[in-house]
Amino acid sequence: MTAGLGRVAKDAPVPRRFDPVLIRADFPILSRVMRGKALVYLDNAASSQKPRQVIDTLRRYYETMNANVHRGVYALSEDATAAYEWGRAMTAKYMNAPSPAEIVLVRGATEGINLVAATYGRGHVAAGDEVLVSAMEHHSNIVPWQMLCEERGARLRVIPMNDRGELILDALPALITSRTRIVAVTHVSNSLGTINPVKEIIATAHERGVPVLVDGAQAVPHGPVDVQELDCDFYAISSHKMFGPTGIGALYGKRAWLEQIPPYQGGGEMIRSVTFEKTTYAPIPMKFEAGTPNIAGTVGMGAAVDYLNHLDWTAIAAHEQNVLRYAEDSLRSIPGVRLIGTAAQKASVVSFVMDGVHPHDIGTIADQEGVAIRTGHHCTQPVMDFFGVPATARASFALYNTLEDVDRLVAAIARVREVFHS
Ligand code: 7TS
Repeated sequence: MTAGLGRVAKDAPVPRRFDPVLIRADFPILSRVMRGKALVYLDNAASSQKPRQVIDTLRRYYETMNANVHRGVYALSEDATAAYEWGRAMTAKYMNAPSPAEIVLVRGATEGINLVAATYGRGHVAAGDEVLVSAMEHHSNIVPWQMLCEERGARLRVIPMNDRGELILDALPALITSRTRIVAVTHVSNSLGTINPVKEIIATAHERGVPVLVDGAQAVPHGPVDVQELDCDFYAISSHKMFGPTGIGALYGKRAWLEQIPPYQGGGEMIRSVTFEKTTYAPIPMKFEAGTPNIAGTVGMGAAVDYLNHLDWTAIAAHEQNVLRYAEDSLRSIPGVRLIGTAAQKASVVSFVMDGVHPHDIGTIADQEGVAIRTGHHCTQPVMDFFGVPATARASFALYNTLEDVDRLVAAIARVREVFHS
């Protein structure tokens, strides 16, 4: 840890030279042997692995700083509070939020979206109003809005996509009506890999006075984001997908929104004063953080973004695109394999189906070869319906995956063919 818990370095750090072999050495789990073979982990869109820097920080936190935050007058609690607020500040920096006060610590992207639906949504969405999502949302950016719409008698509308899995932006202006109260769209699709032009979507919505929530769960593992440049109103992320611990994430919200919308949950930490007659609330972000928070998780998330802040993202982007294209080309060349999601702009996800083989069987055989991939609907059932498949097999890559990992995947898929087509 170069910045050190409790202090955020002001200047951008000098990046480490990117070398996937050295990066892999940071992730102890990648040296595991599974089913008698070196593990190839290709389920990063579900959850990423953790570098030693994060694991060591969690250990250091528990060994030297553990106490409740924002309460104690004693030094240990001050240390814990400083470490916790360091985690928030590091996360703010990774997203280029104007201030840490605009980062609400939540369980993950799911809770961040639910928070906005429950607070902004209840305050602004009435009968006859509309909420606009896209055709490629994860269930966590559909269901909270659907629940809100059902409660309010509002209508959920959908930005359509084409056969490559790209949003049809020509349809957008007509879909944003005088009744649209919010647009909620994913930055990167978890089942198709599509990178959406969220900046353009945000600009179009703002021209019509409509705020935008971006689900950034699949974007932030592939590099820092700039919420100010995007000009989004809300941006939700999960730490566990970006090399940090599970059970923690962040919701960025523009200060004006966070100050305006009501609290999410009631309890300790989120109040200024309580009487039986009336409670007044703490300033942001504490207003949204009832109860003892996930202190260690926040510190671990800070360590993850500190780790990421030291990497050379230009080199990583080139490497990740190289791995993605190699995987797509290799899988495409296997007879009977069809890729689902062929957008021009893609992040590290390859979804595919195979003639005559259920995706679960692909996953099971790949596992026997030591290759961990995901199979199923990936919590995007409307995407599966659109492409007319019940499920896909999905390989999702992170910065530590290599061309050799792709070769192992392709060999495993060749094995699937042998089993089913011999
Ligand atoms: N949004 C997107 C785009 C996601 O991919 C996911 C999880 C979530 C939200 C929810 O994140 P959580 O951390 O709150 O659970 N995606 C996946 C996946 O692709 N496979 O397992 C979980």
